[in-house]
Amino acid sequence: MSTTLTAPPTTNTHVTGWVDEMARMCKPDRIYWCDGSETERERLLAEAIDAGVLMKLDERKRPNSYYSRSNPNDVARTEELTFVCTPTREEAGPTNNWMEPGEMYAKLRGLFDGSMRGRTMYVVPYIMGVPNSPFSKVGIELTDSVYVAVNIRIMARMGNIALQRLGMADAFNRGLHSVADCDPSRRFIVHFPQDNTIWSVGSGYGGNALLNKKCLALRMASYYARREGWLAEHMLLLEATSPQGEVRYIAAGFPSACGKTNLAMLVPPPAFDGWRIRTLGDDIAWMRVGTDGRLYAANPENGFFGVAPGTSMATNLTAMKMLTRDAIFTNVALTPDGDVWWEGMDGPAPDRLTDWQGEPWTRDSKTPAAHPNSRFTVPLANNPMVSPNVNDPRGVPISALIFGGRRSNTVPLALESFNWTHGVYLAGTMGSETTAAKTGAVGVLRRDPMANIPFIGYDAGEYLAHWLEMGARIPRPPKIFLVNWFRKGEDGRFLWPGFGENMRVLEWILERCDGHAAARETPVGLVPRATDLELRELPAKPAAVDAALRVDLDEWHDELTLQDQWLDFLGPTVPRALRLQHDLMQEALETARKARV
Ligand code: GTP
Ligand code: SPV
Ligand code: MN
Repeated sequence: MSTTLTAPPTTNTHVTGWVDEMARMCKPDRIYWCDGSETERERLLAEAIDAGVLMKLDERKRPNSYYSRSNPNDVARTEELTFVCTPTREEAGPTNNWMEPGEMYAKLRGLFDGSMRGRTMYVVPYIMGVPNSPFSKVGIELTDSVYVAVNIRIMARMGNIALQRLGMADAFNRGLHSVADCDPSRRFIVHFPQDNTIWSVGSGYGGNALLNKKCLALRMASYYARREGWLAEHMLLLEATSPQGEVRYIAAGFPSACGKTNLAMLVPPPAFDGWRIRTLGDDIAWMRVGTDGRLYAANPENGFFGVAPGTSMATNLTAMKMLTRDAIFTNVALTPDGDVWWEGMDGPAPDRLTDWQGEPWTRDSKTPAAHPNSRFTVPLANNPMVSPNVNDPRGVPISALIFGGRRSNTVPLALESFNWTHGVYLAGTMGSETTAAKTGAVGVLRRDPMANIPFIGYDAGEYLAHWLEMGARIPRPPKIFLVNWFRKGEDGRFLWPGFGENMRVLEWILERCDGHAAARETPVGLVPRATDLELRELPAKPAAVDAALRVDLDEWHDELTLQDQWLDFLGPTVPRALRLQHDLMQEALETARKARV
């Protein structure tokens, strides 16, 4: 029998009965119900330090901040071990791993049986979304990881607030998580949408273990969103205020480690004096049609779980400011004086460091000091540029949807779609080179519809159909754009300086939404000429800008072939409108190629 350390703060028998049942299976020594209080925060942090899971950073250098090192085999999302167990394989579609739910439950029961022996089971209730919003969702995660408990406390509204919101209802996500023996051969991240249940075993890494985030707020939410007529997307949300005081909102989807956190916190360059970008979210957007016929978006999270390497005063000043306190750093490097460091931070690397695996590191070391997917966890409220509308339960009205990937070639700096269907085609067939945010090879081009491929909780062809249907349901739809900050020149270097300079592209996009800025029509979409962009004081050569803006008809010929193969792979559920859209673009492109000679 497990000892219950704190009495259940609820009489909801759906909750207590389920916790009892899971505890009988996992057999923890102790059960602890998280209430979300300040006292508890201290207690959990102390427990984590005692257990060697967290280390306190120097209080003067980095107040109220902690350091964590993971098992070296557990540093990123493991998509090959992630399953969507719908009743039929067809429902999960060709982009998800699938197993028959009964068979998967049986297999996982074997792994969870006794997995929490000698450990505490933390009961972590949370709300995704603003507590007073009708659209927010309650979940409870049972976990044997105190790291998970303290991270969810930052990333979501955690504790009694969630149980109060739930009341006596049964409508909560049932998350069960055990690090168990952290063995990749016994690691599974499994979704059972028909049961509102997620079971995850064998990993303590963010996206695998904080079940509120990618598992609930994207995979499960997308499954429900399709039925209920809304969208759950892997997107940042930002607020742009022009020098004239006009406020507009943008949602942007880039694959993991491809620039969402950075764009959401953009600091405009001096040439854009008077512009202000404020953050609403950096990873997840839930979007619905509002009563005024516009698309409204809200961020269901309450914190940031961001990529550390590359973050500096020069690239992301806002992030550096928000990380000066109250943060948890995972798998970065440690300085001798109890602070953190990572590749790309301002200034030269310190002489000596302890690397992410706990080994001594010097500037001559051949391996990075921080893991490329090392991360920070920090409360949303720490962001000095957070939008005042971040807690509006209705969300904010979106003017533009932007999608982008990491493409060393082909995709121009910016591309506006001709219409909604064309935008869904461009985003739905988009490709991006893989990053360290998931296990496996880095730099491999893969198709990533809406930057959401790892997080679509059902058949991807149906997902594209849902996007088309949403367009038909939005009387005043946002315009859809593609961007690419990552195109490279022949020397292998990025053509576009990126980061704050991306403001130049945002301004063009907003002006296109107003019908002001000009663009050039190409067979694949509307592209800015260099003269259509504000390029004053841009730290780049005109030739590099021209190369970044180029639509190369031969590259696009190959691209359209790859896109066609992708639609073939998705299979018969791909909407016919997208196949026709492909053919239309291809015909236009071939006409242009013939006219060229
Ligand atoms: P997830 O949290 O994994 O979903 O990623 P994200 O999309 O929020 O990515 P993030 O903004 O953290 O960027 C990941 C990496 O891309 C960092 O190393 C950044 O420094 C780099 N990056 C971001 N924006 C730009 C840009 O405009 N240009 C270039 N060259 N690199 C960028
Ligand atoms: C991503 O991989 O897209 C992330 C990090 O945002 S995680 O939450 O771990 O999935
Ligand atoms: Mn992400």
